[in-house]
Amino acid sequence: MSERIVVDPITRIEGHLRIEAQMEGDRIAKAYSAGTMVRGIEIILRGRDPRDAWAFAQRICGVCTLVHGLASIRAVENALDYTIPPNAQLIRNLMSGAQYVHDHVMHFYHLHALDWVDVVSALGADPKATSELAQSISSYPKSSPGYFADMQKRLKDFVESGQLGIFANGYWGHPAYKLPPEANLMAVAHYLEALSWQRDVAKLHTIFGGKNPHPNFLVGGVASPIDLNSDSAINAKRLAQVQEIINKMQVFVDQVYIPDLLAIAGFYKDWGARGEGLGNFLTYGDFPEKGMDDPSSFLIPAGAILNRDLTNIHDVDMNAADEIQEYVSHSWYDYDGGKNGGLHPYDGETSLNYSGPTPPYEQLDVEQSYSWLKSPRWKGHAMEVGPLARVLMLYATGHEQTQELVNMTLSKLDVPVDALFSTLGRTAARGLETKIIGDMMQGWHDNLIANIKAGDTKTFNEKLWDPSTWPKQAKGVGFMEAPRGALAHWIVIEDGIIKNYQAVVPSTWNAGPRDQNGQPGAYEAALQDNHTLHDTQQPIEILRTIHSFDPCIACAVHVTDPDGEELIKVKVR
Ligand code: NFE
Ligand code: MG
Repeated sequence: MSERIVVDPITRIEGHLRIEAQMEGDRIAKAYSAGTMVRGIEIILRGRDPRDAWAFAQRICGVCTLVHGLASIRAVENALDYTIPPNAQLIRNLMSGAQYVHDHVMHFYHLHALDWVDVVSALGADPKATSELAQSISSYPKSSPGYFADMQKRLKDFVESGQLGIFANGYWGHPAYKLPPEANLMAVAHYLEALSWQRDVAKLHTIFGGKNPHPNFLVGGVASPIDLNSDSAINAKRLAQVQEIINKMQVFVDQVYIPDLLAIAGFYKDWGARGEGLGNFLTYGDFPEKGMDDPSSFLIPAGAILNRDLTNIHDVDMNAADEIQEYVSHSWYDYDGGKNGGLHPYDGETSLNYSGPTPPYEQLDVEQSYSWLKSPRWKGHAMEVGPLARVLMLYATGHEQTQELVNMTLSKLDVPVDALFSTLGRTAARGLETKIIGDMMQGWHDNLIANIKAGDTKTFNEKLWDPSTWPKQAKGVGFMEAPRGALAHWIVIEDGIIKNYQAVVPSTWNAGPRDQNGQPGAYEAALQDNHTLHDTQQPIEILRTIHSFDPCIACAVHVTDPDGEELIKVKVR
């Protein structure tokens, strides 16, 4: 009889994700991805002032802590045809860019590295040889034998105290770990290093948005006035701090993250031949030079790639009723019209009046409903979103730095172009885009300073702030590229309040269940792509591919309760 492997929760993610893999011998034949929490933010938003929506929507997630705020204010601005000052655009780019660099470094070291790095093996490393290894791949100054000996001692103290904490329950010693002890020690040292680094670079959000996580946003601009003569506004001192943070980000990305990524990837080239799955990729585009209404000024272009065909980029229309749709055929939701058929988000429904069987269960009922996630589709196609989609889009559209970085990576690893379409390619793409966006931040900061020097300190457009100036009915879409992929919020406004609000989130695109035609979502397809398990009791192979997407199920379902209990009843006015 074929065996069903259950990984629940699949750890080191945000939120609760369950993976079930139907085995044929040691090979994964079919995989199923289930979000096991219930959602509700979209319901909470109905009836509210659209200008307040960002503060609620931002609480969808505690990891990508600003992106839902930004998508939300962009949705309102799109609905009201509200333009924002150039400085606000630059500050938003800087804040979003900082989220990328912060989030991707943390994902690599704290959420993904231990799928490839054996912490216990690091205890047996020679600090002197580790130092030689580190110095052979990077000029990062913290690389002496003494530094690595200290880091190894910190690790030993952890282990000897019996409080392995975050390192408990790993599959240490699993034969799938391929790094020599010295490479393991180098990576573990940088794991610890990244913990304090991230605390410092998160301050960029506090400078422009007052706090982190969940910095403040504002429909019509940004919540950060510029006044060089004020202590409580953006002034010369704050701008100098931003510059220091950008420097600190670039040093870590150039001298630690990218060299580690390439060094580790070199031991895992076989992962360049599995874990792609769909071969369809979607971006909405982001980082405007001018405005969101001028896609030609985006750093990351919008588009769809089907069947790996990089020569044919399809246009994506986020307002077209028949392009982006969400299905609930295999979700624990019903639509008013039943389970068949998709709804565009302007007409989207989020209702907890589902009538079919729900958890608990021993195994997912994969023939029926098995997830609190919906299944988003573009023109009926399941699509992968995220770093790999973006890097492919930049590569295909001729972005020079991306082409150089991709070609450098392929040649350093000595792998064919096809290796991009894989678990390894996805993890590498995340590193490369961190470098691209970290570098762009310098230009945005320079432009902001140049504007201020030229006398432009405006960060907010008050023109449409009064709702009596709004049309009786309006609708709009706010989109962005969040660290995990294409994110959009759709809003319908009537008489100054929110009539409908729908978020379609990167992890919903990637982690969603099968649709009515039985097409799997991106995680499911990726696991069905050439995976064998060495040991079904320790399915590290499943972790590697799923974590390569950087799952966030809090985002994907938009609110949580691990026990399936109702958390709170919210009365909508
Ligand atoms: Ni909760 Fe998120 C990002 C969004 S999820 S992390 O990036 O939106 O897919
Ligand atoms: Mg939604």
